[in-house]
Amino acid sequence: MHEIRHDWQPAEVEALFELPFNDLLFRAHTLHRQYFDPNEVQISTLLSIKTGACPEDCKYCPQSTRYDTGLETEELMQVEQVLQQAQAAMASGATRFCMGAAWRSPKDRDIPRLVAMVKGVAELGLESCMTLGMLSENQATELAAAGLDYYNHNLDTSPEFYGEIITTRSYQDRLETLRHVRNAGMKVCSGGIVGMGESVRDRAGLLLQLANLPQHPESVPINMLVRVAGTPLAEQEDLDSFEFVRTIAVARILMPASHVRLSAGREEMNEEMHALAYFAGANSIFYGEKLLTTANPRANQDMALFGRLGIRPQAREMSAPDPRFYDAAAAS
Ligand code: SAM
Ligand code: DTB
Ligand code: SF4
Repeated sequence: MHEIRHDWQPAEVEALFELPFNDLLFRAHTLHRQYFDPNEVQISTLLSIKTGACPEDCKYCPQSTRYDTGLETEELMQVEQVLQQAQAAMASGATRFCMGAAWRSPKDRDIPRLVAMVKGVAELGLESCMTLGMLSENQATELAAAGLDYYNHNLDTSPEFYGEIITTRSYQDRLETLRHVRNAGMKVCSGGIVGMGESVRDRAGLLLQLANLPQHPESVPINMLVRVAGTPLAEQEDLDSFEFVRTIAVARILMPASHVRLSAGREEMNEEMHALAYFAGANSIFYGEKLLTTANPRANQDMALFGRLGIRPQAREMSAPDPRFYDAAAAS
C-alpha cells in the first residue's frame, strides 16, 4: 500500500505534529483501521533477567551504575526461574514474553543460557523478545537460530538530542545493532522515550529515523519517561499529555503496518489518556505490574479498561497455519 514510505522529510513530519489535534487523530485513526482491527491490542510482559550495575550512562535509567537509585542488583537469572515467570505471564494472558538485561552488550559466555531461555519460552507457545544491549553479528545469528522472534533496541531520541542523554554509545552503534538483528532474520522492536526535555523537532526526528529505516520495525515502543529518583532526569518537567498522544498518532501515520506500543509511563496516565492513545493508533502494551524495575498498572486494571472500551487482547500470531486447525476442519 502506498502509505508505507521510507523517504519521510523532516518538514513533513514536523507538519504532522503541528496539525490541529482532531485532524491529526482523525488521520491516524483512519489509517489505523486500514491496517488493524481497532479493537485489538497486543499484550507483552516484561521480565528483567539481569538487573542493575550497567556500565552505560543513559540519563533516564535506574539501572546505570553511575547513579544512586537504591536498586538491588541481580546477576543473570537461571533458565528455570525465567521460565516460571514466562508461564505466569502466559497464564495471565500475555502472548509475548520480553526479557531485558542491564548490559552494554551480552558476553559470548552468556549466550548458551540466553539460547536456553529463548527455546524454553518458545516451547511454552509464547512469542519471545530480548533486549540485551548491542549485539554483534554472530550473537544476533545465534539468538535468531535459537528461535528468538523479536529483538528490542531503541533509538531513544533524535540523533541531535541523543548526546544530551547518552555518551557511552553512539547513535551509529544503535543503528548497527538494528542492522545485525534484521540481517539475522529477527523482527525488530525499536522506539524511544519522550518527556526527557527534547523538542517537538526531536520527537519528529526520532520517528523519522525509525520510519526511514530500510524496513519499519514491526514493533515501535513509545515510552514516556519514568522519572526515577537518583537519575539525572529525576526532576524533569511533565510532558503535556496531548504531546504524548500526538507522538503516538504520528508514529501510526509514519509506520501504519507496525504495532505501536504504549510503553513505560502508563502509571502516570489516566484511563482517558489510555483511551485517546488507543484511538490515536497504539495497539500494544506492556502488561503486568512491573516493567523492568519500575511499576506498571496491574493486569486487572488494564483488563477492566479493555472491557469498558470493548477492546480485546490480540491472540498469538501464528507464523504458519496450524495443522491442527485443518485436521479439525477436515474431520467435521
Ligand atoms: N540495556 C539494554 C539497552 O539499553 O539496550 C536493554 C534494557 S534498557 C532498560 C531498554 C530500554 O528501556 C531503553 O532503551 C529505554 O528506552 C527504556 N527505558 C529505560 N529506563 C527508562 C525510563 N526511566 N523511562 C522510560 N523508558 C526507559
Ligand atoms: C521499552 O521500550 N521499554 C521497556 C522495554 N522496551 C525493555 C523498558 C521500560 C523500562 C522502564 C524503566 C524500568 O522499569 O526500569
Ligand atoms: Fe544500561 Fe540499558 Fe539502562 Fe542504558 S538503558 S543504563 S544500557 S540498562
